[in-house]
Amino acid sequence: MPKERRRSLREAVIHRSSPICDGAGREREGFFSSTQICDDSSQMAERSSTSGQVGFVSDSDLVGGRLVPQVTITSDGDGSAREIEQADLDTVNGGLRRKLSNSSVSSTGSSAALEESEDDILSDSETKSKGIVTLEHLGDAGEQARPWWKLKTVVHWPFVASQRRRLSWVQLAGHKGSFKAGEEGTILKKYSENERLCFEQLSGDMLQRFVPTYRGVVERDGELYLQMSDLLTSFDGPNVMDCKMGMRTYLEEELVRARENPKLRRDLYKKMVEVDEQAPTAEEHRQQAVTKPRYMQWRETLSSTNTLGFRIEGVKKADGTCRTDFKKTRSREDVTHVFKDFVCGNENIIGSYIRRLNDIRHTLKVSEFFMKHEVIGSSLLFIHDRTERAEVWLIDFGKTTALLEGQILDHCRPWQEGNREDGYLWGLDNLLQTLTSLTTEGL
Ligand code: I3P
Repeated sequence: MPKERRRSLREAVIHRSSPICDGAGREREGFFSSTQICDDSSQMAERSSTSGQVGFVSDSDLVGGRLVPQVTITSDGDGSAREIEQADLDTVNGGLRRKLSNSSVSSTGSSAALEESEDDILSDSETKSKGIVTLEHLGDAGEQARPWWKLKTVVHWPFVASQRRRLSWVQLAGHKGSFKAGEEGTILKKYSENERLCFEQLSGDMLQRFVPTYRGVVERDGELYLQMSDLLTSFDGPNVMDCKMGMRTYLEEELVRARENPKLRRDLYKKMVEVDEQAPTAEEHRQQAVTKPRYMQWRETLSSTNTLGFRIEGVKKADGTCRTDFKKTRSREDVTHVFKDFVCGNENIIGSYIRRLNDIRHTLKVSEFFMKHEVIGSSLLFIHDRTERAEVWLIDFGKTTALLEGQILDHCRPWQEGNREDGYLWGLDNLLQTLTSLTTEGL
């Protein structure tokens, strides 16, 4: 089976349906979206293989705040969409079980296997690149659509009739090739069981109004996607920033897996030396490879993840400039400078962002979903335009994982392996302080 095909069948994520709220706190429907990529894990696999859940939902499926499981039928511009049925998911889960079973057989022993990727489906270096990419647009809706689209942290350039079926996008974070344009006002993100579950659980949660509207699972060209509303559609030339939240960017179970079955990755070694030739140890230089946790932890210390509990992943401005070179943006001063440039010194926009972040913070404090999940790799997406409209959205739940029954997190305590704390709220407080300092110290 082709690699990309296998990948989509294995991905596991979470998502929910939600009404959308504009910057002033008013709820609206269907104008926004977000996305996130998932790293499959044994726990996710376990869940997906045992839950047998099918229930794809859309906004209309919410009755009295409860989810009503149903099959989603999509209308596809090229007529290739079809119903997603139980059998489809059985195939997905069956495939997942087989794959994991195979890998566990070969995972014993202490010597590290050398791989291009820790996960042969999710991670070749080509699919991880960020920057300007070109995607096929599968439907015709985009041809009548507004000049701006967004895919997760992906934004596209205006296009002309002669380029109808090819759109240029700027991807600020996440895995390349995971997004497609959906029907007007929506985007498609590669299916992930984990993210789907998250969206579903978020649907009845206080946080729902800060998360893109989830519109169910669709199939395109034999692959499953999560369909969600496009967050950028109603902006007039949006400026977009992606901030990855938390003091940690890998799941505890990823650490355990790496310990039990250490795999060396050449692609991550290459990414490491590109930034700092001195970063790898002598042994890593000799192997020309590093493990994923080693790479992720190095990235966290290099950026502001460890020191501030968030890091800037990418910025796309309305003037067409795009930056994803923030790996070494670490100090509060560095981060402040990026924000200042992002808003072009506009105090009104900063004020709106601060109000929105405070609203999010208060809601996180009372959210049951938040309390009961380890939130890893999730981002806050900042969007504003020249009308000074400014919004912040929670996106990317591919690595947001439910805790064990009875366990809760406060998201502020320091992490120690086993407590699953993610530092999300600590990071949010630091982010708020950073933005507030911009208003008090002057833009
Ligand atoms: C990537 C980044 C991603 C991670 C990916 C890394 O590094 O940390 O979050 O994906 O791992 O390569 P960088 O930002 O430096 O490009 P996950 O969050 O999904 O684990 P991967 O290569 O295994 O996909």
